[in-house]
Amino acid sequence: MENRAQFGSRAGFIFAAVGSAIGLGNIWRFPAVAYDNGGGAFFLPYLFALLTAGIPLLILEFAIGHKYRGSAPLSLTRVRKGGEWIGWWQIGISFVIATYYSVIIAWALSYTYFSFNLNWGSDTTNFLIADYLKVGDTASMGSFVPGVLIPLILVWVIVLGILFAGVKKGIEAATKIMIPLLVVLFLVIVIRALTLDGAVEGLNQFFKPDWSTIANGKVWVAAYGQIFFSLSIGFAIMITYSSYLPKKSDITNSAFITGFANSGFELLAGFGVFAALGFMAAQQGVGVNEVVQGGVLLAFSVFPTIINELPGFQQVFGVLFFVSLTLAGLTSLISIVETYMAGIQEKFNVSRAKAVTFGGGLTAIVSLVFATQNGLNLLDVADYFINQFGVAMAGLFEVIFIAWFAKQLKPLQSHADSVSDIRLGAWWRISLSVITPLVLGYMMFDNLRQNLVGDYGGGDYPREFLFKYGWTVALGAMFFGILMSLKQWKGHDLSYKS
Ligand code: MET
Repeated sequence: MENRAQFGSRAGFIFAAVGSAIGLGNIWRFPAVAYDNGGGAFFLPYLFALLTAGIPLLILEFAIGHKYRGSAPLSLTRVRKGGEWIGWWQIGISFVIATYYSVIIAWALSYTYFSFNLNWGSDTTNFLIADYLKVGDTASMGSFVPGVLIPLILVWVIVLGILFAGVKKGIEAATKIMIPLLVVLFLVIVIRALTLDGAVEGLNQFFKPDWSTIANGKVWVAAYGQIFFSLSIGFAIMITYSSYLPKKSDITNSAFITGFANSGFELLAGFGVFAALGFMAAQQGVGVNEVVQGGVLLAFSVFPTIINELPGFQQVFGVLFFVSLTLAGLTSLISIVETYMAGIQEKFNVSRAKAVTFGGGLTAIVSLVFATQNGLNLLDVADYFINQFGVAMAGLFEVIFIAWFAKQLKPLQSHADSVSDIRLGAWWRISLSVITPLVLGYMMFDNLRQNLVGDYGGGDYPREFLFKYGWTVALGAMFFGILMSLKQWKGHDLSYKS
């Protein structure tokens, strides 16, 4: 029997899994994605994706990790020969995401510091783009931006330090503190936001359903994309974490807790963000639709503006908001880097310390490219392509491999049922073997077609730039998966023993 690291308890595992799921995606992605895709009407595709793909896949990944007790590539090899490359592909995707995700956390750290003096002034967009990020054109990298570089190094020291300490003393101990703290801080922000003038109008705008969008395929792509990214499924994380579960731990119930905690937090963020936007719109005497932003600008330009306009305690709320972003981001970054800490240890038969030094060190070094003047553009393109042609696509391949090639849904269902309170029914198998492959398969096909017909960014980025940092990066992760699977495992038993 292999001596595998373990979480100290099931609660420790749930904290870690929830910590992975709740991340930047919940706070800055969800509210804008929901608003852009039909507001209240978006909840229909969102719930459909959650119940037929999100939670079923989470249960599947928990069952795989728990049963086969290995990193994603090792577990998938044990499921059936030929599955390994999908595991490494997912790890490749995780590596890419880690390189830029860490940089956004670094920005959040800087902005925590800026909050003390409201350094961003009144023109917050200009401050972000010109003063802080010093954005250049796409033609050259420009030079390093020290204001990003320094917090980025700090992020890596924290994350690699936690990973170095191991599963129980590092990951579990850290998330058990960080997640409750995050929830408390975030609740304070949301309650404040809900009591601001104009909050109700913001919420009205958020929930107002626009049913005309519901038949549009793009809305469904957005719902599935959000669920996959937000629940951390399809990129090796949940398989890795569940491989550290004690043998007799409930799987299905844990997946429901994780899924609902994540969506609950997402909804909370939606309330908070739109209440705050309603306040900002009222202050400026404009419609809420004129102030809605997503992603980078929402967190680092709109929020600073809202903070400026608060009737009191501006600095306090600034710190609360950016510390929340930092905490949410850190617990997710830890989980994504752990995927290859596990893979490296097993494939090359090396210690955790070596895996953290080399694998973690390499990620930290590559992440430095996003600390250059071109960082924002690179980040935008890499994030778009790795999400569109990475995360959900690798999830699709995983489901097809398990359900259709390895025909392992029934055995995995028995495994989950043998340790869980909740029994899985036919809905679980039908969701994974029929509904998800059909919907996701069609989406991928249509999405690929649309991206080949029209360029991402509608001409904002030169074609060569998209090719180099978008397509190559996304396909590179897949190529990396195939390449890694050609190499022999050093001293690991590839067969499954119950
Ligand atoms: N689930 C995370 C989020 O919502 C992303 C994956 S882990 C980096 O931000």
